[in-house]
Amino acid sequence: MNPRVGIIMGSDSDLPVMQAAGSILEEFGIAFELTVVSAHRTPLRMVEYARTARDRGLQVIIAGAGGAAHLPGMVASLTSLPVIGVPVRSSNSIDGWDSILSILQMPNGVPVATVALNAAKNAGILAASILGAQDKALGDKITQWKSRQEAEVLEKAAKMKKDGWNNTFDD
Ligand code: RP5
Repeated sequence: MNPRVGIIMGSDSDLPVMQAAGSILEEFGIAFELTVVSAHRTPLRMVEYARTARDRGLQVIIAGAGGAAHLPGMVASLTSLPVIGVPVRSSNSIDGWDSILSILQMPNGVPVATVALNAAKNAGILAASILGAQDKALGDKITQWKSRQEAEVLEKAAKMKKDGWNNTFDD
C-alpha cells in the first residue's frame, strides 16, 4: 500500500512521542511513512520532502518538533497538503510552551492544524478524519472507533458508581 500520511519529526528523539500517530493510523488501516526531517539541520531535505509529498501520493502530513519548532510551519509553507503540527516537549524545550507557540502562531495564509503538547495520537486521529471525509469506508471505521471509545468511558463511569462514588446523574 502506498503511504497516504507522512509522519516527520525534527529528531529521532521525538519518536517516543510521535510513534503514537503511527500506532493509531495502523489501527485504522491507513498506510503511512515515518522519518526524520529537520527544518534547521536538514533544510534542503525538508524542502524536497514537502515539495514532492503530493506527487508521491501523500494526502496529509503530520510534523512533530520541539523547542524552536519550525518544521510544521515551514513544511506547510511548501505544500498544499494539510499539515498537522505536534508540539513536542523535548530536551531543548523550556516547558513545552515554546514548541506549542512556534507551531500554533502561524501567519495568515499558512495554516498548521496544531494539536496539544505531545498529542501525536490526536494528530493521527485528525489525519484519519481528514481522509475519512472523502473515504466512506474509513469514515465509518472512525465512527465505530468513536462509539467504542464512548462505550469504554460509560463503562468506567458505571464502575466508579459501582465502587461507591456518589453519582446522582445516572440514577
Ligand atoms: C527539535 O529539537 C527536534 O524536533 C527535537 O524535538 C529537539 C531536540 O532534538 P535533539 O537534540 O534530540 O536531536 O528540532
